[in-house]
Amino acid sequence: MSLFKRLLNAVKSGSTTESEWNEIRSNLIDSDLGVNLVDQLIAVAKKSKPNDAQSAITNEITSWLSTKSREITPGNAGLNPVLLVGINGTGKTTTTAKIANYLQQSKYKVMLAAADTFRAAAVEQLQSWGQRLDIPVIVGKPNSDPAALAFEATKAAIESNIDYLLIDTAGRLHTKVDLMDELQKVVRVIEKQSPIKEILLVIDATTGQNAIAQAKSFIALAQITGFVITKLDGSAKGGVALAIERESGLPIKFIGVGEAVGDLQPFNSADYIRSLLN
Ligand SMILES: Nc1nc2c(ncn2[C@@H]2O[C@H](COP(=O)(O)OP(=O)(O)O)[C@@H](O)[C@H]2O)c(=O)[nH]1
Ligand SMILES: [Mg+2]
Repeated sequence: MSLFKRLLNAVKSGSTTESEWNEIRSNLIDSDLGVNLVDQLIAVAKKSKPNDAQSAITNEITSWLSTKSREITPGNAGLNPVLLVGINGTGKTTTTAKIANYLQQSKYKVMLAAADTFRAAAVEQLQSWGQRLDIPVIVGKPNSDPAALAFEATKAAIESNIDYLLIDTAGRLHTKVDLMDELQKVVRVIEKQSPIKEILLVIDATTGQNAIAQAKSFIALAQITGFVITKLDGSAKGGVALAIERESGLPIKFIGVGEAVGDLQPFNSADYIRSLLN
């Protein structure tokens, strides 16, 4: 039974003991909701009557979620550059391929850019996705300047009348200052040619509360427009999705639910809350 469902049942039963409440509380904390939100939720639950517990909890959770658009389509006329950022291993390259596939299925013309130029394996990984999906991939020379690559890719995409250029970026540099400089340079060279449509921060759900810290650092570095939460398949850590929206006010646009290219879902907040409580 889901943790949130247990919370709901605790209110409905009307006879939950203090030690049962404590157990529910610690289980919710394990779901990576964060102590503050857990306590808020428990306070709402304890205050509500059995009959309106479901709507009180649903309303509370809903009030935490971003009200910004979760759609990345329709795109603008002309090119829509989309940057994927995040630390290594969160699923940026895989998510780049998944979103490319999603857009291609919606009949958009898509191109990929391998701006993680420092890791040969990362470039090859994106190239192999491009081959499988039959989507062109712009790559640079090994260790070339990511901003130069992003510039070339934007130019190529405009010349080929591409709708969406998805740019896979490097995850980790020696210092935060390097990362900031590089990201801002990439953004600048693209924007000289075309306004950026999205900067998506890719977050691994299994990293728990650390995800919140990652979100804060990247939001300070770049104009993040939304999140992709990956590895939600088989993870009990669903609370992080709620916590990250509550902390940032920014929307989750997609969730990753597996390693295959089809394992991507547009994030539907109402469905998500329903799945937590049912
Ligand atoms: N189970 C699961 N694995 C994922 C998901 N997204 C990515 N991965 C895996 O996570 C690992 C790192 O992904 P990658 O795209 O290379 O991360 P990057 O370093 O951020 O580019 C790979 O083994 C992916 O197959 C997901 O939604 N679910
Ligand atoms: Mg990668």
